[in-house]
Amino acid sequence: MNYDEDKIYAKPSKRIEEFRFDNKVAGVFDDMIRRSVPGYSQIISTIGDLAAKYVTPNSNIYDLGCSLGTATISIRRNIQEKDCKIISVDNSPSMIERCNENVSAYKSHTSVELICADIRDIQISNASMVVLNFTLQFLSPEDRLALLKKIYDGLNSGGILVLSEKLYFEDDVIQHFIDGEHLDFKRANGYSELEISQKRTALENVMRTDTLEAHKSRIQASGFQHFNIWFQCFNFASMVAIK
Ligand code: GEK
Repeated sequence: MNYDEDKIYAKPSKRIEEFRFDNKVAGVFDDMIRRSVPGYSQIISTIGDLAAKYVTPNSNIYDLGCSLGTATISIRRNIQEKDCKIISVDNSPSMIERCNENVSAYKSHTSVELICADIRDIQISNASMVVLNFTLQFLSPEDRLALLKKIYDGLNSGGILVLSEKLYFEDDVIQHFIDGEHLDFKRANGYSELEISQKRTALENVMRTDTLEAHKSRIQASGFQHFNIWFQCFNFASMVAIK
C-alpha cells in the first residue's frame, strides 16, 4: 500500500472537529495507523498466522472495521483451506473504496465480500475467525456486549475472535506512565506536540477505551470461556477468545 503522509493535524486549528473516517483520513490511514499504533505490523502478521491455524474449510471469516483491508489481505494470503469467504465490513465509504482497490490487487482462491455497513447491522454465521482489529473502541460502550454476543453465536465451535484495542488503566500512575511511553513512540515517529494534542482532542468523544479487566468480563459475558491477551505494547493490546 502506498499512501500519503499523515499531516491532518500538522497546522493549528481554531476548532477541532470530531474525528471521522472520511476521505481525508482514508487517504493517509496506512501511514497514520503505523505511526500511531505500536505493534500494528506484528498484529497484522499474527492475524495471518492465526488464519492459517484456525480457518476451517467452507467457513466465513469476518474482518469488522476493515479500513483499507490490511488484516483482510493478511488473512487471505495465509488461508490454507478451500471454499472460504472473507467478509470485510466498514461503515466508511472512503475506506471501502480504497479497500476494494487494495484487495483487488491480489489474486487468491479465497473470495472477499466487501460490505459498507455498520457492524452492528450485519449477520454473522458459519464463522471460523472474526477480527475486530481496533474497531470495538469506536462503538458506543452500551453496544459492545451485543456485538460480542452476536460474534459468539455466529462462530463455529473452535472458532477464534481476535480483539485488538487501545487499553485504559485504572491506576493513575500506570496510566500516566504507559501513556507517556506511547506519546514518545508518536514523537519518535515524527508527530509534533501540536499534532498529538489536536488529534487527542478530535478523538476524545469518539474513541472510548476499556481496561483489560472490562474486556475480559465482557468477553466472558458474551459466552466465551477461553480468553487471553497475546500481545501488548504500551497501551495497545491484542486479545483472543476461542469458542
Ligand atoms: C486495520 N481494522 O487496519 N461499523 C463499521 N465500521 C466501523 C464502525 C461501525 N460501527 N465504527 C468504526 N468503524 C483496521 C483498523 S480502524 C482503527 C481499524 C483506528 C470503522 C472505521 O470506519 C475505521 O475504518 C475502523 O472501524 C477503525 O486492521 O483507526 O484506530
